[in-house]
Amino acid sequence: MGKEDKKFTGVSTRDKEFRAVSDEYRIEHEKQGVIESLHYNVPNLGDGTNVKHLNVYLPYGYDSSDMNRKYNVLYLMHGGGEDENLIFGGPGQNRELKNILDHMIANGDIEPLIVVTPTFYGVKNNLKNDPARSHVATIDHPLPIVETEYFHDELINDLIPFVETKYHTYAGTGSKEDLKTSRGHRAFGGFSMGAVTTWYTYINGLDYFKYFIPLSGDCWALAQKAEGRMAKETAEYLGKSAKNAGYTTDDYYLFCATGNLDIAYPNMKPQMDAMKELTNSFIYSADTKKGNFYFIECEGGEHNWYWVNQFIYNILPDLFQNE
Ligand code: FER
Repeated sequence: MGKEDKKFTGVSTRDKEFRAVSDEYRIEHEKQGVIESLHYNVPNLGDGTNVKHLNVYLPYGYDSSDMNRKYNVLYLMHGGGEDENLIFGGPGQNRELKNILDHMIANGDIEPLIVVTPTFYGVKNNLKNDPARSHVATIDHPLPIVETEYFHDELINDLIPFVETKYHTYAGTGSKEDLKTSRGHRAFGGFSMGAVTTWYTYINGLDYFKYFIPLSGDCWALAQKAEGRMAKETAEYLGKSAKNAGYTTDDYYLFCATGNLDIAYPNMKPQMDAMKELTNSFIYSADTKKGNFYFIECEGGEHNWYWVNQFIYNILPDLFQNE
């Protein structure tokens, strides 16, 4: 196929349908993946190092001696006040999302993948002296605003090369060049402040990720806690971020979700509506062959992981499809 043969023809604007996770998927499967707990070092502002912890889900059948097999990687970020253990606990634990993943893989709903759960806390940043932030309307707030905004730097420079050269992934040597080449095998998603992190990762990390999953949180790049006031400007900023980085609509995917009872809904909904209007950057469709963006508006959904795990369940089969 030539470059003129656009994938996105005959666009279908249908919504992504929400399907509830069955009770069976919430209990332990006999074919279980494993959780590994790792740490890595990152520089801190005091010229020292911070030790950062994370958990890694390796799917059932992962074999460290099998050099021929490679796995896609999903990074999942927790919300404000949570940590790297929130999603998977640690080795030997079978929390809800792990059971769901084990079932989905065993039943062939998705290909086996690696899931990494880091934390944005402890990130290196220097908010006051960063000229790159002069356009942002800042507020004084106890939320981990700075952490979410700066995490992409540590993610790209430290975390991805560390994790993806340790396991069998598409990252090759872990060099910037190899990470760019393998961007189609990498996704980033998160809940609440983790969604805020996801939008920043999209803005700053499109070269390294093709799939983004912001769950129950809007983009704070132009104004923190914007509450929908800057929806149109934010949509345009997000569109320009991709264009300026040289990407067209079939080079990136945004799979978004929240519930209509979620506290983030009034913030996220206007941004989603504004993005839908911006059809030269965001083509709305539940069909990943026809569009690069959808928004699950889940009836009854609230701001917690009971709903988030179900959003992830619904979105997982759409990842890494166009490789
Ligand atoms: C939102 C994004 C993040 C939002 C809330 C958050 C209310 C985070 C809240 C918290 O961690 O307390 O759009 O809407």
